[in-house]
Amino acid sequence: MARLDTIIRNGTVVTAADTVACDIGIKDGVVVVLGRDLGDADEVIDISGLLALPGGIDSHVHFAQPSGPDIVMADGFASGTLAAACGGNTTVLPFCMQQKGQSLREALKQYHAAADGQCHVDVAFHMIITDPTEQVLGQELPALVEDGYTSLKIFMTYEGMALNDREILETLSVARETRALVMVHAENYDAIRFLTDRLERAGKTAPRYHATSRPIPVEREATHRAISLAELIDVPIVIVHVSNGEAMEEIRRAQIKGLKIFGETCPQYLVLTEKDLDGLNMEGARYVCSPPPRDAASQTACWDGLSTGVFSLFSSDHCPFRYNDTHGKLVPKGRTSFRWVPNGIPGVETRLPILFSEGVGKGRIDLNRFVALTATNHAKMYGLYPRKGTIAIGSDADIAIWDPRRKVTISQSLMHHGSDYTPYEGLEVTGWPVRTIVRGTMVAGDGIAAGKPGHGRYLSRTRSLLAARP
Ligand code: DUC
Ligand code: ZN
Ligand code: ZN
Repeated sequence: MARLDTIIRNGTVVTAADTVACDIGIKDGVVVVLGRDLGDADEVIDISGLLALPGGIDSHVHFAQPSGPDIVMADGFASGTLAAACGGNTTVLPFCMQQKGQSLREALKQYHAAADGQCHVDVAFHMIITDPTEQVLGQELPALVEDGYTSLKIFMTYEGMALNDREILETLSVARETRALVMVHAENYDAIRFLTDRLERAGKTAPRYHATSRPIPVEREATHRAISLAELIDVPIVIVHVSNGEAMEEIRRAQIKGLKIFGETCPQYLVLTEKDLDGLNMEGARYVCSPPPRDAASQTACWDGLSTGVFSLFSSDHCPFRYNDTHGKLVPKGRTSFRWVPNGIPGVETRLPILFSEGVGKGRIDLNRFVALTATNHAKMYGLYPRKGTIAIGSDADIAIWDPRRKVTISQSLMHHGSDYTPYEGLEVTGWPVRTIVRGTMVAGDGIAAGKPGHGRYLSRTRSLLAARP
């Protein structure tokens, strides 16, 4: 065997299936051998007492996405992927959003130009379809799926983005024909508009009313409808950012029926609640995201969804804005109503430590499920497996080294994202990613950038393995 580039020695290797004490041999960015006594290498990394996990794959992040007049997203691809790397991730899947009237190719050109040469970790794009014309659905989308853009998101809410039921059905039909995977933002647009108008008329405009304007039935109804429409077309879908037990039960029921309906939840639904939106003045704007964080019972239900397998994905939904910024959470119009506060919170750097500490550390999930929920299932769901998402011979050497005993208090001072706050300030966690390796190269170590932007590559993807039909 040719001399190895790197050996990672004396650690415990954890995958979605196994926990094994063995060494990892890396050549040309790929894992080439797993075992003991691997000989010598150009670089030997001793990780006694530490864990080697597949690098996290965060399949739901937003970078450099236009977010409305005068609003600027706080992360581009350089800071967003650096934050991802420091948080133990080796691949991220941001969205490429079609503007109304824009061709999908044109949108992709812009996002590729923004990402090119900037990324610290590997990157692939989901499309967001906001304008499902005949040309887009009939010509553009099928060609893009063939080119490796094999997933797309649709919205059931938001001005200028929500698709009506007919448009959803047309989009799902094309997904069925092309074997693309559709991610659905499930909230009822008309119900939110009705409740928002009513709250504003009553003078209830503070950030806390964001949660009041989109209560659980708004999400549950849309989840049920999305599942029903997918059942009509006979096509798999992913319900993203599920926040509560009622929506989760809709997914569970569909799964028991044998439908290929997948679910994703996020850190904000495990450790935040609606009460966090209560801050004085505009403080609550820091936590405005959709769906909103709920209550303790919803948190328990989301844990149940993670531990029983109703949810196969745990993502951050990193959608960062600065707080103390008139182009962010404190946009002047936002003071007149929660309606105008940009939706989204940062989380790409904290997703993994929160699930590790609150989930594995507190005995709610085991380490193998942690790996499945944060890496392996994302790779299988979105067409990156087995190149990504596991530690196996032939897979890319995308590895996060974890110190399972390290205690950290999450704080903005530790973060690398472009936002000026973390919604998880003060949360104490045990377990931290201390080194992140992408294709054999260290990109972050002890919270410091170790690589250069540009090491991260664009990934073309195959169809989903999990959503494949027989
Ligand atoms: N949906 C997302 O997926 N992210 C942020 C905002 C939203 O509505
Ligand atoms: Zn969404
Ligand atoms: Zn999102």
